[in-house]
Amino acid sequence: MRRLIAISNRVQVDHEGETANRGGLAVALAVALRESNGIWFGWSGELTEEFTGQITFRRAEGVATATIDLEAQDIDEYYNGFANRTLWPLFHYRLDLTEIARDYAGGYARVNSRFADTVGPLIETDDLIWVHDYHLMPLGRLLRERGFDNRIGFFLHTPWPPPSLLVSLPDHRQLVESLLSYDVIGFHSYEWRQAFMDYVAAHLDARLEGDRVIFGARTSLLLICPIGLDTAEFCAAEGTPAAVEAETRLIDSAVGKDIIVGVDRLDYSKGLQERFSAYELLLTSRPDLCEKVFLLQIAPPSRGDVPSYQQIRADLNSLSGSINGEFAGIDWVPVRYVNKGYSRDQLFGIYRAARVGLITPLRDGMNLVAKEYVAAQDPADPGVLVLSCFAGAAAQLDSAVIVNPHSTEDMADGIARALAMPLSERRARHKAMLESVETQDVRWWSQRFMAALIAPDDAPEPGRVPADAAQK
Ligand code: GDG
Repeated sequence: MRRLIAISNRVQVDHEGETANRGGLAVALAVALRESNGIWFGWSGELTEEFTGQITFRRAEGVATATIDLEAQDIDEYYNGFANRTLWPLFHYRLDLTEIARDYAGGYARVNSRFADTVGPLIETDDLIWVHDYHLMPLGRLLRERGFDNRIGFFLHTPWPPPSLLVSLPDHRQLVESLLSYDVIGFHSYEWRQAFMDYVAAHLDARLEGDRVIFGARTSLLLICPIGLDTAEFCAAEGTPAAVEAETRLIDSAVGKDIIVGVDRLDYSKGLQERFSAYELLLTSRPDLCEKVFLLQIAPPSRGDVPSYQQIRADLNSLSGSINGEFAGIDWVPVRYVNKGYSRDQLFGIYRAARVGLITPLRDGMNLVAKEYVAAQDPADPGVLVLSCFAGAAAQLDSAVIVNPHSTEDMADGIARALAMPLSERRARHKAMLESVETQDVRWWSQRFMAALIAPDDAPEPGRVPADAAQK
């Protein structure tokens, strides 16, 4: 089996007490690496006075990691700057929050070169290289410039924005052209891939042939490859003391009320303000539901150095406070808003206790929480997933109650419908979604991507991607 070198911005593996904030990528990559005996390369999350390129090798939970430390200026310009203030908002359709600065672009180029220079000596001729996410788009081109002829793939975990938004980025053409150094470019959904193709057709001197882009001497395969859960591992939480305790405590504290749950990094793309407003509208328009339900919103803080994230935190504090101030009684608090993380076992119990999973991002590449909610339900008496039509997950989980996260009325109706849904309908919807979560899991995802990377000519044509994965 050929060795995999996975490269992502951050390398995050489980160390006792550090798991609460692990992102979806960390969960997914660990599985792919363990199975291929690969190396995971990236930033340690640590700062160094002066960049040395020194690599720290470790092994945790069967995953070999190789990490480098970055300088404060790198973090400011590359991570907090170009990645989180420029690309993240732009790729989530938030031009209003997109900050353009030459320093950020310079830091992005510098750190990508530092990645290429330091990972280079680890790469052997036969290695497969898999680069992840928007932080590292130019890395493939930089490796090619350094003479690496390996098969190199790239996977985008976020949406790809429409061309009309992307052109707001200075040097957009150069950025997209650099992606065409990869042999395979993976997207979660048909929609994100189509937006990429639209850009190529409108702005590049490249040829589109089916699902390939031919640019100079290179051909890149554009692969739809929706990420899945490590479903078996996640479901192994069932019956564990932590899961049972979390479920029991939550149900006991609910004293017969229906629980609506949301779990999201504190991020404006997740539509939390809009969700709270929809819940407020539900309580206003359906007074009969007051004291019969509550919303548990778990939102561990993220990217706290970026002002727009400080703003959303302040907004949500005020919104949850005002809903509770308006509606709460001596023995009922309508919103339990929690800014901390829980272990994965506890999350399983929390999802399972909830009658409704409310996942309403404004834009989301995929959204693994939606899949986790489905996986954690009791098939005999499942809860109902209320899901944004703008999450990549909606293409696969189309038996959810699909709502428009920009319409508080639509979301409020969706929650009410979910709360009233009869058992037979809940079971039928859950069964269809569970099948997708179980069959298109993280192994399916990584095997599909790796197979395309090894032999792109055997990659399934779009029509042969399972219909639920390909169409939105
Ligand atoms: C990006 C894309 C795409 C959350 N709170 C806790 C906790 N989490 C875990 C969830 C889930 C993960 O974090 C979040 O994954 P998402 O997919 O929902 O979102 P992003 O972090 O934005 O991830 C996204 C993903 O990459 C993968 O491609 O789906 O669209 O934006 O697994 O459970 N985990 C623990 N405690 C928490 O309190 N342990």
